[in-house]
Amino acid sequence: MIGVQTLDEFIIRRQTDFPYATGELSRLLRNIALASKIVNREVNKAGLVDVLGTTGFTNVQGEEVKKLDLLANKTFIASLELGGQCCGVASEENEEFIAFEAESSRKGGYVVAIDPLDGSSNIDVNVSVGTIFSIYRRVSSPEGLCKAEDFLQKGSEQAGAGYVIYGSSTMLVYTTGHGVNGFTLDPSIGEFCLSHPDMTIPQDGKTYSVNTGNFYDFPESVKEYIKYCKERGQQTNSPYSARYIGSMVADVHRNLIIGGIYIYPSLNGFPDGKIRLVYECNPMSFIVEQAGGMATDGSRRILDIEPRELHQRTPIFLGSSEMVSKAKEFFDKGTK
Ligand code: P6P
Repeated sequence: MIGVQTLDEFIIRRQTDFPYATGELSRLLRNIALASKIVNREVNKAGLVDVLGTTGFTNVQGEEVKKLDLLANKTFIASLELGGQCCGVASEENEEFIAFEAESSRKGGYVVAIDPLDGSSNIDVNVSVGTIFSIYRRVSSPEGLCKAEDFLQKGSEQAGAGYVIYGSSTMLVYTTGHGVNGFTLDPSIGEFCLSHPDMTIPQDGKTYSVNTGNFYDFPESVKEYIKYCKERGQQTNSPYSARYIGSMVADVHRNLIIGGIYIYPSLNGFPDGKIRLVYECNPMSFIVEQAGGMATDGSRRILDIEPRELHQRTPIFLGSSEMVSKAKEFFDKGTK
């Protein structure tokens, strides 16, 4: 296929842009891409084989674990351990992080935090789901196993981040701090091919993504912002649209392409909201900032938050900079 640039070729080409790159991060990214192809195969045939439905277990989040959640979790962990560049994984599905002990991986220079299958409640109804991953250089001594401190670095320290969306087509979107690039899986050749080079999010947008079913549990400032979004059609000739899929990867991917804001705020009884900092908010915020957007917890930059523990949650306002800034105005007004 003339003119097609595969993910492998892209990674290798970009690596030569950084003469001191050891190639470890490149190989780690390729391991993640391989695992996502395996997960994609299972997600795509979910309706046909016995991988739908739940396992009967609940995870550390208290959420019921779907069969595909477990399959995805095992696939990514196995691929990362085999690769050797990653010395440990923190997953939404595991209460504690996993420190690899095999001689071939325990000295790896990176750790990965991952939500192996985000939005999995949508699987049984055939709505897009995704994988979200965050990559850090380890800070612990390579003489020992990886430690919690490797995973509890600020989001601004990420070496890389990305997501895979298993939708009408399967795409892998990632950044290593030098812009954002999107690759679409061509099943006929089994390769991710560059389809969205140098992705940038529109500075402004007309789409807001929030679960308004929680409206009466939102802080007053969020209620006021949502009313502002609803009234746009009355006050201007550019009304906003509400689009909420219930799958963060799908909502953020759409907003990354056409502009928009994704909000999961604090709720009555849930002061930190629902979305996890380490393996959802940080990687998505790194991507959106690299694409020219913004990500806050209402006021603070997400990537500046010092993680305290692996599964901690944070409110998140993520997307087009004009929209996130406007929401921040309401937040700042509400906290005066
Ligand atoms: P709610 C999926 O469980 C998820 O983590 C995100 O992908 C999604 O945006 C959000 O939670 C949906 O949560 O409470 O609106 O159903």
